Amino acid sequence: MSAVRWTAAVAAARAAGRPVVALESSVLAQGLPVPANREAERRMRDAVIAGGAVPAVTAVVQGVPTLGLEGEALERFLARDGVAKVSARDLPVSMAQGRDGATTVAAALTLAAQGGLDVFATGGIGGVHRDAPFDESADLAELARTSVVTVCAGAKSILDLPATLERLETLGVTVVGFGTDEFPGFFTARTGLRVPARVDAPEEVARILLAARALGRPGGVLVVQPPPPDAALDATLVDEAVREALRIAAAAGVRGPAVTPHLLAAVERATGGRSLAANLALLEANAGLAARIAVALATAP
Ligand code: PSU
Ligand code: MN
Repeated sequence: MSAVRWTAAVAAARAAGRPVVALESSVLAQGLPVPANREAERRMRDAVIAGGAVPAVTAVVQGVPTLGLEGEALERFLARDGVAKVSARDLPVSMAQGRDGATTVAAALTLAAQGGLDVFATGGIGGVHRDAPFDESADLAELARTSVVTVCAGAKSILDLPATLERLETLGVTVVGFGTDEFPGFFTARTGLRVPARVDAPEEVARILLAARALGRPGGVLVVQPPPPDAALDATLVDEAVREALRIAAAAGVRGPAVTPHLLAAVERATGGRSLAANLALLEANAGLAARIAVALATAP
């Protein structure tokens, strides 16, 4: 028996063979500030529905791995009331201790796969952090061993993007640009880093996942798309904001899982909130594309 619990809406969708898109909850409970996190949840959910699929926010709810965070539990996550950031390694502990846990990309992928879901959307994946001490997100290892399509706007600009792409290559993660030849920079459309392949239609992504499965490969497909043009930020602005954020984090001695939320908050302050608007817009766009891919998979020959 699966350890995962589905909400009624997600269970009904699965039973009817309708496409479902998994979403993460760490972006809601740690990544975005209150009340923008509520807007993010609503816009992602609406975008998935508009794209023809059913949304399932992943989370550990009082120890139960859940697909479809809603109601009172969702309110606790949005209020960040005693909700821990949970990566893949932390899942068994939150379960055994009966706690609330907001899932990172790594943990969300684990729950999505466990629930038989094929497609997952997020803002940006974790990756290799800049400078010492060594810090590489567990998202990369999980992308390499979970047969799920992940849609994102690249890795966060706070990271070392060339190193992150190199690690994805080493780990054997299939990376495709959706409508782009470049690895996007999350807030920015362009980084000058090329992706190994480009696709322009959801059906192509579906065929790539099915090909990976036909080979028995354990990993999924990482689909990167640039942020919507009207929301994208200027690269110089982002660069300066990130450098400032890194200085603050180093001075404050921030380490481990606290690094990512700390840097995201500092970038938001340094860009006067413009990074927040971009973040919401790209989360919505990624959720919409994920829905179209899930629909393509549900109808794939
Ligand atoms: N990107 C964002 N906001 C976020 C995250 C990424 O714009 O909140 C979260 C995701 O949940 C991602 C996690 O999986 O940060 C990575 O954290 P770490 O670097 O500690 O693995
Ligand atoms: Mn880390």
